[in-house]
Amino acid sequence: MPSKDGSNQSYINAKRDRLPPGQHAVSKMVAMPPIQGKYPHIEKKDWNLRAWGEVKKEKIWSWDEFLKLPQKDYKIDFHCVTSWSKLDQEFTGIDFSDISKAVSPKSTALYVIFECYDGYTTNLSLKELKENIVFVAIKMDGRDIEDKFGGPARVVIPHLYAWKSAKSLKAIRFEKQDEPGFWETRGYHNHGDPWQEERYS
Ligand SMILES: Nc1nc2c(c(=O)[nH]1)N[C@H]1C(S)=C(S)[C@@H](COP(=O)(O)O)O[C@H]1N2
Ligand SMILES: [Mo]
Repeated sequence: MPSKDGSNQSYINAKRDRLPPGQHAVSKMVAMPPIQGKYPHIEKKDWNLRAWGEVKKEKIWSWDEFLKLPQKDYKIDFHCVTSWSKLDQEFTGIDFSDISKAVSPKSTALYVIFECYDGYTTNLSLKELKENIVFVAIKMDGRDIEDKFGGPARVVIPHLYAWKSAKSLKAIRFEKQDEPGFWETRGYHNHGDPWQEERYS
């Protein structure tokens, strides 16, 4: 049986297989520094999430309304481009597919831009979001998400580098055209697959 301290080789190998090239496992999530000097703090009563753009019915959820969408527990691996990976990170959240369903994207909606309370943005194709596990987390390790980890609600996209996982989510904008976000316009790869080491462009 694998031992918890990692001394057992099969345990180490099992973990290694889950680590993309150039990544090492850490025991806890690392809060990346805020882009605005401090992490945004949003009270749940002041929070809302807007889904808009190329959709048939735009929506704005209050916190209480958002919690009524189907919630699921997730355990995922999270890979940051700065080389750390957190394996088996637990979240509770709402599937992107359920959010998307609620607004019915038009056939012209090909891209999605996540917009955050600190002004951060990141971009993906709608196809990419549909074909993978993507969710908006409302709990981390069974607790409310701390400001530094992007509370009250953040995106999690396990199969891409962590910069695609927008923290402190404010809006989801559906677009006809792609629109590179904060890091994508500062030299990061537009796609960001850790298994392909799509780090920089
Ligand atoms: N709103 C917002 N989301 C963000 C960022 C940010 O600065 N602001 N940084 C991104 C980057 S570069 C990374 S690596 C991850 C880090 O997530 P963590 O702090 O929970 O590890 O959040 C991403 N989401
Ligand atoms: Mo990052």
